[in-house]
Amino acid sequence: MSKTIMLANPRGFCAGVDRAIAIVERAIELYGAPIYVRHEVVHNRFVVDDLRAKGAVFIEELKDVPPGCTLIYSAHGVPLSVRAEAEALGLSVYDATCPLVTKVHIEVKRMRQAGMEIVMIGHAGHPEVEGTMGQADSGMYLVESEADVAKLQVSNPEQLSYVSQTTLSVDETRDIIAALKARFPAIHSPKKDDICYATQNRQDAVKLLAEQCDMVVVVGSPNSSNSNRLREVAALKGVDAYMVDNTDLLEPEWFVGKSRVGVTAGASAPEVLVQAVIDRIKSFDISQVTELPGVEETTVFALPPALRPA
Ligand code: 10D
Ligand code: SF4
Repeated sequence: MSKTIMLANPRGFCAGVDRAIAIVERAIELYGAPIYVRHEVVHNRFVVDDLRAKGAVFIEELKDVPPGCTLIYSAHGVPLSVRAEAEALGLSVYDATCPLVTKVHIEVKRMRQAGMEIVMIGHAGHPEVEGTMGQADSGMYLVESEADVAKLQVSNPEQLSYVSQTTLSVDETRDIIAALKARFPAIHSPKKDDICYATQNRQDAVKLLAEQCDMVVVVGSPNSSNSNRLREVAALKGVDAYMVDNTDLLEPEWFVGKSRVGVTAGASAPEVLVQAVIDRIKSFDISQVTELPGVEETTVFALPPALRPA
């Protein structure tokens, strides 16, 4: 039987990642190295190594940015406290927070001003969650699961709303929202959850892919939330699912007896890495490559005005 690699569509870079990387590259071009970046600008080792080689310096604490230097916030966003600290230090800042994350920040501020408490659905310790929770100094609760909803105690169930991390599992989030509505019937429901178009599209595409394959490889780094979700979604379809962020991690025995190998990539994984993964899989005696049809993505986010090419 002929063996085939099947590619999910869409996969890889989203508009927020494209913009964040372009912000770092343009800042280096305009101001020269080093340019400081708070946290990995996106969660992909290849991208981070490439930007580091071009002159980006990745730091976690603002105390590690020398006075007068330029600082960029990662695509995942920052709490208000970090903005205040950067201002106090007099740093010149560019914000690579994805506009779809910023939209959630604005929503949090609006709801708090309206006197509502907010449940955030997300993963503890993730920088996007720290950034979104950090838009308010009180009145926010984090839940990661339906079990957390069952334990949740709020001050006033009549004045409650929710937001979510943008890269969650669409299906798990639907269940958590249902649990919130069952436990707090008066909870204010936003029109739509905050899972972004790219997360939704890549999860839809990997479901379609997994249904037609007997294994799936997700290109993504271990700290990438949306990439991990793609691997989980594929595994829930009952196929072997692996996540790799370099070709050395591909184990030949994974491919033994597999005739349809699915490949997709998280929103922070570059296509050049996907192509390297495909080339390595081909060396395991799988030569044919086909791409599944999928929705066309047209979202583009503009760069901050000062960084736009003349
Ligand atoms: O971990 P993650 O999925 O949130 O981030 P990653 O950098 O892998 O992908 C881009 C997604 C962002 C910035 C969150 F919206
Ligand atoms: Fe923005 Fe979605 Fe990409 Fe995150 S995954 S950077 S929210 S478009």
